[in-house]
Amino acid sequence: MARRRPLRRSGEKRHAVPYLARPPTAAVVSLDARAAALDELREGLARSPREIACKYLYDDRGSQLFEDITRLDEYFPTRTERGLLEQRGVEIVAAAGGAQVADVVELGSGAASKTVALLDAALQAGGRPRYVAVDISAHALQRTREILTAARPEVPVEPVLADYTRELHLPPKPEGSRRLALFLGGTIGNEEDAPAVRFLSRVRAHMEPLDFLLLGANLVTDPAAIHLAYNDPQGVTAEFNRNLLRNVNALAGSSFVPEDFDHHAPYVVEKRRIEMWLVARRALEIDLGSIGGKVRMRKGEGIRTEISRRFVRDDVLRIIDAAGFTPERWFESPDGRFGLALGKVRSSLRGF
Ligand code: SAH
Ligand code: AVI
Repeated sequence: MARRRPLRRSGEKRHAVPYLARPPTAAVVSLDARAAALDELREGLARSPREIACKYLYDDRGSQLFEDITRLDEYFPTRTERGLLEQRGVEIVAAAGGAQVADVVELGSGAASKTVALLDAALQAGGRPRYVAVDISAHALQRTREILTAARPEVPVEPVLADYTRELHLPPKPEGSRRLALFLGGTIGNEEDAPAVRFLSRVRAHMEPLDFLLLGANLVTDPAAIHLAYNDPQGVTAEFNRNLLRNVNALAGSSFVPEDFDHHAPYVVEKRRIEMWLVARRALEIDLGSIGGKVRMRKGEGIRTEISRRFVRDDVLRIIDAAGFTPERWFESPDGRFGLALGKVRSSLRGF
């Protein structure tokens, strides 16, 4: 599509978070957040089995490694979702309000390369969308800004550096506009049902009647293909997984040695999910730095670092319904591997 002349509303603030010349390595964004992160890490590492939340995968290097993963032949979700957004973007935006969609808010935006298709659809509908990118990673937000500014200079970008599992502050909606919240990439599958519904309910609290949510979800497909997507022979996903320990070390001054751990990512058929683990190659004693204390691990003991669920359509519709969105439309890739649910804000919440 031809580029349009930059449109900017007068007096508009472009960035919710001022951009620093060199953005911080931002797994955490404040002292309070650091204390909360240390508590969360302590609690997760004391669990059986041990766990470290997947948001710690995304320091600067982790965000870059994720972008590398999305370009691997084996990792099909990104290109499947991109194809779906490109094919059905116009329909999606039309169903969400067409030209009135003036506030596109993406949670966990990453490099946001796929989002251009939706912004284009809003521009084509005659709208003037603003794009609000929320991410825990300053590196990801920087990439969002680079990609979007180069691709669609007419779309103002407002980056919000935030952990969306905690308090969520969004810039107010432009007067009279409709908000379209995006949660793409299948990231909803990185949570169990209850926290997924809690999170989407909090997003819903930032929305009004006539606003919409577009939720992307990985669907159940061939287990071998799913397995390969998380076990690429080049070892990029293994490096992404191990890098989480570098991020924890930087945050807490802990003494994890990433090379002491094997990447283990089986597709657990009965749970319909990939489980990503770091498994100790030998008996280890790890000093936890500011987290406090030490962890002793036996050879073969694991730390779970991520779940990545596969859904069927009704699972996804049930989740958005429970979070206060009435399912309006369902879009599925021709190969049935990826689905997008469009939900409209409902005024009453239903529990899960
Ligand atoms: N939506 C993009 C990126 C998916 S990767 C895509 O579809 O390709 C997940 C993204 O969510 C990363 O950019 C990561 O930094 C961000 N993220 C993960 N946990 C987060 C959290 N708790 N708060 C904010 N952003 C988070
Ligand atoms: C961000 N999230 C949806 C990705 C996934 O597939 O669950 C993260 C990822 N983990 C390993 N590879 C990619």
